[in-house]
Amino acid sequence: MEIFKPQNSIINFDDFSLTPKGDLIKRRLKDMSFMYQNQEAVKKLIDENPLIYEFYNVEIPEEKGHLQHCLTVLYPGKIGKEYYMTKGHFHSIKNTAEVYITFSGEGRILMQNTDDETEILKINKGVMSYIPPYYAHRTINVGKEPLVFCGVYPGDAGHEYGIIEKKGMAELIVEENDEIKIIDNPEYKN
Ligand code: M6P
Ligand code: ZN
Repeated sequence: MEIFKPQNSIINFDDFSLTPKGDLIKRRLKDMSFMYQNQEAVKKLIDENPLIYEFYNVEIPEEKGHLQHCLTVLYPGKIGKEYYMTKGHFHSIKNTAEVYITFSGEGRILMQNTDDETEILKINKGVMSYIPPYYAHRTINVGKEPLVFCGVYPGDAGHEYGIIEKKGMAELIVEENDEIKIIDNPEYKN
């Protein structure tokens, strides 16, 4: 392993930006339009192409022994009745975990293991969450403010998006009659 110096990243709690910015990735509706269930609602918003979330990846070698860490800002909003969410992923090395620390907003971590079993954690300011190995994870903003959290995971974990892109996730988190509901995904391909 090459020598790597200690370093700080500074979270600005006024606008939830990170300095230095590192690798800033923005995901808009067009980057994940097929992941929302209501394709009529997608069509109506696709030209506007809203920013769903952005995440600042601190630039750390993708090697065992290091710890990747990033700051994610997931904006409030809905596509049809489905709340804005992240794409979601397994780790490429499946037996690697992740810790989330939430700074602002109200959300859910939707997790699903390789046996298609679902687990959901509620998150808001001050909550530190453990995503165990073998669980795919997607974050959903169920509130009215940006949901802001930091994720920390092994340097070599990697992101595997293909399974969720193909199958979706078994459960959806939606708003029905002003309430947050968990419903079965009618299009889930298991
Ligand atoms: C969290 C972490 C990151 C992830 C980001 C965006 O901050 O889990 O590893 O990249 O959210 O989620 P996704 O990669 O699913 O788009
Ligand atoms: Zn992860």
